[in-house]
Amino acid sequence: MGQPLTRRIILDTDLGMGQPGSDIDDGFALALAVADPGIDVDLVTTVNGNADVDTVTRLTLELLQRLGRPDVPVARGAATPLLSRWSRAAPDVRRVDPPGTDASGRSPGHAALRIVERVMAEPGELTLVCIAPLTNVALALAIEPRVARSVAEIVMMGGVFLEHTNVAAMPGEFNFWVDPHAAAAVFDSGAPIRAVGLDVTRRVRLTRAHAARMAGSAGGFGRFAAACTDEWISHNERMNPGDEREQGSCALHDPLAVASVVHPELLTWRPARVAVETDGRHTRGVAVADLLTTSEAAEPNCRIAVDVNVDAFTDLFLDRIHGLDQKDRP
Ligand SMILES: [Ca+2]
Repeated sequence: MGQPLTRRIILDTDLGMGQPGSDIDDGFALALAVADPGIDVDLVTTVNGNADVDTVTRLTLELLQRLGRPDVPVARGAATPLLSRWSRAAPDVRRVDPPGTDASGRSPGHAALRIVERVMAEPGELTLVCIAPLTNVALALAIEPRVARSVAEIVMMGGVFLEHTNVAAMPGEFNFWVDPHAAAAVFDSGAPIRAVGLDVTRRVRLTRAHAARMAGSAGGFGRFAAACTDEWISHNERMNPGDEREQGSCALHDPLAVASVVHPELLTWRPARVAVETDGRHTRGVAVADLLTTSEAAEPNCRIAVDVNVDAFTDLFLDRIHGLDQKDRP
């Protein structure tokens, strides 16, 4: 089945790029979505995750400005997970902001409602690209369950399927761990889903050498991105002294999910039936992926990535990011 030439997407993000010590991969994911000629970003929705939702919204607006795309609408989303109290804004979690506003006042409507409106207005046309805790998407599905059948596809970064986090404090991958109930609801929705898990995304790495190359580019985004990358690698080295993978490079989790929207051939996919543990004493957010190998197997509810062509992705990513600055040149 051929893919359309351009995929129109709603990007749901917990972007932290630009805030010291915050994860950079949502920022690179947004940059890649803007840079890839096969992707058209219709709407960006924000959610609590890497930072509190107001910070995420502000940084998203700033980054779109930096990328030369201030025209892309941004809708502020959920400030907390569905049921748990975990939030980056824990002390102020009960503070209520008027819905649909942010620091700049440019945010049109609440994220979940905007997702419902946009998807239902053009059934089969929009792809939801989810690179954050799935709270907004679960809320949209609760408000209008037909979103599950009207969305072209949900492509997500989330879960860890063939391995384990091996971290007792966060047994599920971050996005599932923050809002396991939302993740479970999305997998139960019947929507067509492709999931790129941590076991695959942590294989694609951005090194200090890559950052140095970006810093040498002519435009402003490369230098900004290189500085953020250096800072994030140093942060990870300090925070994960026992993890060899985190020394000298950082993973491009979210950009890989964005790339897979229009370049599915970069990954190997396998049908699976995924369930997410919501209440486990030791297993909050853990994804159980049944690979459907037994005669009693249930129907698949998604496809999961099981392998990635690391070199092909890295080349594509660096080429697209470099292209952003070329576009900026007079
Ligand atoms: Ca993210």
